[in-house]
Amino acid sequence: FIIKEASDNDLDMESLGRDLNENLFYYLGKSPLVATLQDIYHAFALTVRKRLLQRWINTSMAYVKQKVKVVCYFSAEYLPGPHLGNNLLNLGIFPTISQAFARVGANLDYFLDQEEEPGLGNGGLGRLAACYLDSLATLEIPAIGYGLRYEFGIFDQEIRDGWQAEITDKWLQWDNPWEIHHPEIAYEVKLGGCCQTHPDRDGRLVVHWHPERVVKGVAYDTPILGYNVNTCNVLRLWKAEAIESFDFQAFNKGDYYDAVDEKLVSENLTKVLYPNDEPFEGKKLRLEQQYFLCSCALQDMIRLHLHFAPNLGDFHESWAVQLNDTHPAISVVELMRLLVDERQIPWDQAWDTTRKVFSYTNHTLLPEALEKWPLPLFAQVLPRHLEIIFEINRRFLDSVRLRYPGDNSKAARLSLIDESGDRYVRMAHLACVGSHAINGVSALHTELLKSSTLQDFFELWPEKFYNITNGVTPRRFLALSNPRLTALINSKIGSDWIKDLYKLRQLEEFAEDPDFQQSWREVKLANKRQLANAIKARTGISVDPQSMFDIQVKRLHEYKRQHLNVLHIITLYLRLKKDPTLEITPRTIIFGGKAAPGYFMARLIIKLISSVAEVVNRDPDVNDRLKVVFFPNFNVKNAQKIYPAADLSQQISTAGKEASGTGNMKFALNGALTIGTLDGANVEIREEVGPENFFLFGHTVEEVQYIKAQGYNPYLYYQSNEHLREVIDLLRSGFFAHGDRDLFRPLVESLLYQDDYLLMADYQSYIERQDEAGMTFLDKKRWTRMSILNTARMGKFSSDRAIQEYCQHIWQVKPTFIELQD
Ligand code: DL6
Repeated sequence: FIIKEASDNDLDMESLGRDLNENLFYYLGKSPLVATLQDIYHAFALTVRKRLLQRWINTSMAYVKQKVKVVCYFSAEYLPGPHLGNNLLNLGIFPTISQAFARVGANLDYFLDQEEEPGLGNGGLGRLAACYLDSLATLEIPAIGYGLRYEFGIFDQEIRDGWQAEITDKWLQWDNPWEIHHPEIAYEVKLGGCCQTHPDRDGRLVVHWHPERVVKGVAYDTPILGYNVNTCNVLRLWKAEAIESFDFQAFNKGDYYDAVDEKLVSENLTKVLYPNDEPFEGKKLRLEQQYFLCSCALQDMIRLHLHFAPNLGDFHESWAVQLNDTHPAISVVELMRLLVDERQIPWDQAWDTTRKVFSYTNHTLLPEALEKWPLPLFAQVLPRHLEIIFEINRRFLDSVRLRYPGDNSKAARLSLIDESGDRYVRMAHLACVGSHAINGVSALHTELLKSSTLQDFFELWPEKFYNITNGVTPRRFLALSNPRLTALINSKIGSDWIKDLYKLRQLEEFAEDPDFQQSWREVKLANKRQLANAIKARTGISVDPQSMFDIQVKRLHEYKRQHLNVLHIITLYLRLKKDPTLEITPRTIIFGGKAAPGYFMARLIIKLISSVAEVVNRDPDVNDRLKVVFFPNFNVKNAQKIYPAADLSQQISTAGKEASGTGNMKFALNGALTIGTLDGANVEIREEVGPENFFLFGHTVEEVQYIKAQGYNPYLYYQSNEHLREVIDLLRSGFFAHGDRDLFRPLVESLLYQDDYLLMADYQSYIERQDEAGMTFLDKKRWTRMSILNTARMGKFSSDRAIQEYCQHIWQVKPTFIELQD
């Protein structure tokens, strides 16, 4: 049979237009006369998908023919953002399509806006996974992203009376034109039950797992095209289904309700994403989700492998699996089970294969985020896996005892089982033991991993540790989301930077060029106008695009210190109230981000921001120079409008708490200056852009540790700092809460008497640096120069650089060139 392959002319306007009309007519059953925006978006998305599928088939055939090694990225979360615009960009047809739409009086943006983005993640970790898929394809690396197809992704956020309200995310309500449902690619996943050991025919003992229930995982594939290449990889997401359709057995026995119930219980597994970012929530369903992802993915890899190889002997030469944090760490045990129990491969050989296949990225140092499962729960869900973990642990601890004779506390600290109180399975330890490489996500984070969280593992296996600083894709986060800046940059240095971000360095020579500076400012102003319109439409608040746009968008968390930002706002407010004629740099301070629904303090901080905004924005003494906005529902789509419009990027976490951050990179890439602490990747951003182009404040990690060791007393800062005292007193007086002194009491008390994240200790230096940023903003030439240099020096923070490091140091994979065949 003949496979229609991609050809050069599949991107011409005539063929695109013909396909669009055909899809509208034959797929959606609509004539152009009655088609809605959504219909046209849908028909157009299918038209583009067809081009992707042709490239994908080419790509997968080349991988098979050339027997390449494939990277599998295992991640419980992906935040790819809307696909259509990005695919047009990567196909190289964005400008022509945009012009073609304009010629018929239509605005492409309206159609792009129809797309519901897949919110299959919480924040940084899921967005990083999506950036990495983009870079893998762009660098022509054979790769599959494996994940879960949550029916409801991260909730949509609305702000009601200043509080966050969660609305279910119905991203699939209009159907998803990007995915291909593959009912024929399906695997059974066992859960619960018990295990028994029987001798086989040869007298060898074999384990039988008798599960309590079995769920089916069905594949849904989304093509992921690289930029300006023919490589098209796949994101394969698993949906849980009942193993037999409910009208079979029970239904025939007349047991209709039980049958339907079984279907519902099975489908529950991938119903919803857990919306908590870093604090770990030990829910049974979450463990089942993690295992379901890993089992489906590994069974899929084994099936693919055996399609082309006689056995699994060389499995590790064909596959490299990256564990995106510990959420998929159970796959270490699942691969052992599949090899040892199901394929009778001897333990040592299976273990050797397993360790060569896996590598593990840690994304957090927060103790409360480290996953550990209570043993009874684990035994209930995965009885066989617990037995395998005990065996892995027995062998591992034997080797530890040989290495550290008599040091029982060392063995207890390294053990896969925490036995200090109630017993838990430590997933980070499992990931470390089962992987050949372990990496942190910024230089500082990796050093802290080595010296604290994973110190014992670092002492045991220093050669396994790497740092791979995160990166972001310049395609989505500059070329696509900031077309004005892209056009300006291209006019000076061409567009090669889109694939080699270090090339942005060439902009340095224009940093002081008055014409270029003027154009740079015009671009920023136009982007700010666009955001101002979006703010007006979403919140009703009018903001001045000439004011400094000072932005903090990220998940709400005490360690990220959005409330320190609020203390600065109240400081400015008090200054203006005391002297209404005071000349300050006009500022619009913008927040965005979701709080985990069960995280009381984070929700209260949102209420605080809204309450302060309400007072400030309606106070005529100040509102010509100060505005505060909470932009609801921060997601990838909104982010693409926000980053290009920022003057100042707030990266103000307590030193030692933010593993890397990637928003910090997206802002600076778009020419925002950073006010930040020496935390996560801020340290490296400051090194790259130059300390003179970065507003640094706050205590260092060492100072934080020292202050805490001395017995930190936040109240002393309140007592000794008059301005801070006034701010806190105004807050506790009920001024921002219609006189209610109780509303923000939990926040005030936590600041005065506990302050785990050292806001009080960092307040003064934060205010000073904010003042300096404000003054600098008034010096337009200086600010513009700093802004240009920030963009010019962001080369290191491309996800392409990060992926190249993974390929070279961890995965040992090489690019495969994909030809476009006629
Ligand atoms: O590595 C991606 C991203 C970092 O940039 C953030 O600093 C970090 O907070 C985030 N970590 C998580 C933790 N989730 N878990 N486990 O999202 O990862």
